Amino acid sequence: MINKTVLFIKTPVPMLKDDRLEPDMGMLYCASYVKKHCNVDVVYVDLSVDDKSVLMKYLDNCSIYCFSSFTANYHLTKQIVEELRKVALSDSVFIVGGHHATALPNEVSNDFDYVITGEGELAEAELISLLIEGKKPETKIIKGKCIENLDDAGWIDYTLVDLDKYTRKVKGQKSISILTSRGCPYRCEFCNSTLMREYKTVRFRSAKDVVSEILYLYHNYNYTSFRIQDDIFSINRKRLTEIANSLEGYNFSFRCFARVDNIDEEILLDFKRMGIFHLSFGVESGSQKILNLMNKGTKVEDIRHSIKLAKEYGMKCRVYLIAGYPGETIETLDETISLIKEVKPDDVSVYPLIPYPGTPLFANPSKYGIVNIDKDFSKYYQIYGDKQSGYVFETNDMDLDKLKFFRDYLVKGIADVCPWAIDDEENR
Ligand code: B12
Ligand code: SF4
Repeated sequence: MINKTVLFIKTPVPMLKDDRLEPDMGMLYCASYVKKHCNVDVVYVDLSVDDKSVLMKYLDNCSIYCFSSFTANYHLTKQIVEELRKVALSDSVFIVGGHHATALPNEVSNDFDYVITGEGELAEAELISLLIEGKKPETKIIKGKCIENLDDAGWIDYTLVDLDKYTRKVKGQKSISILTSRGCPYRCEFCNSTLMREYKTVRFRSAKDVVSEILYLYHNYNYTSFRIQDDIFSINRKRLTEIANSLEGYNFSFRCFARVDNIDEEILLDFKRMGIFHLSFGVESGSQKILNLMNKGTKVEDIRHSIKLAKEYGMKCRVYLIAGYPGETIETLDETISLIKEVKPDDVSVYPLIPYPGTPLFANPSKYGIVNIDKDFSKYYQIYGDKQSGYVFETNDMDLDKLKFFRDYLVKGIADVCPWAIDDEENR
């Protein structure tokens, strides 16, 4: 008989500078939804902050184990599952979802009993309800259904987590992450936000639901600083203004991601009113040729304009750059270096290109001139704790040494202009 405790286990990421930043929101959304809608006990164990031995106390009462999969530490998830299978009850079921499983469901299904691709909440609740009734779904790979109205996703149930164990900071204050929309309308070829690509549109929670959650986190947990994890928070302007209207006067601090062609004075005024003071821009490159190859959809002029304007409005500007996109040369890197010297962001992260599973680059490498992709996914880190990176692909005119050289060249070229984002202890 299937036991009624469902365990959600977060795999640690020891290669990062700090893997205690925050609990895994994707898992927690699923865990909270299952707790609310299925007749089961739910436990979230985060092996970034808890010792593996914690798991032992649940083994006798649990027969459903759930994992999230990320490409770079999938090998560690697999190890934990292998160890658990040896000691878990014999009828135990192992379920996986998340980015890596969505990108490579067939491969991952060798290691798990069920794979849920895409958005997890609805499919996982259905699967668990079936399992506890003693039934079995027909297929191992289950396509996640999308929650049309995101207000129905519910909020994360933070009684599942000990928030004191986490270290994320915004403006030097202990902060918590929130998610107000899902998906992105753009299609940058390197981007691994592929998960939501299978759903038609970007979906937004209502301003009312977002504001209520922020005030709940303020009143019940004392949070005054927040990191908004949306791909592009300001894309729905009407909603942004509604949120800013409701939050003006609270003196909260927010960070969010922004797109260089989605910044203007009205947006910046709304940002300021609600307390957004820190913007992370995916600039990627200062070469129009490379931006076009990436299908980024932005212009170098947008980068100049938006960072200048954002700085005038007192925003701290963080910039993410990619080195070694197929087609990169010393000349295109020099263009990026001179742009960064001109716009002087507050800090920067420089990643080599990594063709993550799920991206067009991984699916169709020859289209991009990629002749070799290293499938050892444990190297798929854009940045390790020591600021080094993984180098995992080659083109006809760029081998691994040259890719590394390109990344180092860019890092050196901008070193005297702005510091590393990873060193900002106030905004982690
Ligand atoms: C916050 C964040 C982080 C945080 C915290 C990550 C965490 N969750 O613990 C930190 C800073 C630690 C981090 C680190 C890294 N990250 Co990160 N991160 C994000 C970000 C911005 C938001 C994640 C999030 O909360 N999303 C919101 C939730 C609701 O969505 P979700 O996680 O996808 O969950 C849904 C489904 O996936 C599914 N699901 C998820 N888990 C499960 C489990 C089960 C059982 C089921 C059924 C379903 C399910 O259901 C969920 C709800 O619908 C995403 C970008 C993005 N748009 O998602 C990148 C992203 C996840 N990160 C990415 C990368 C590359 C990294 C790093 C490798 C970067 C580096 N340093 O080199 C590291 C290492 C990650 C690792 N585990 O190995 C990639 C993922 C690549 C991949 N295929 O694994 C993303 C997509 C960014 C991108 N566009 O490339 N990251
Ligand atoms: S890089 Fe940013 S803008 Fe491009 S597809 Fe990904 S989330 Fe969207």
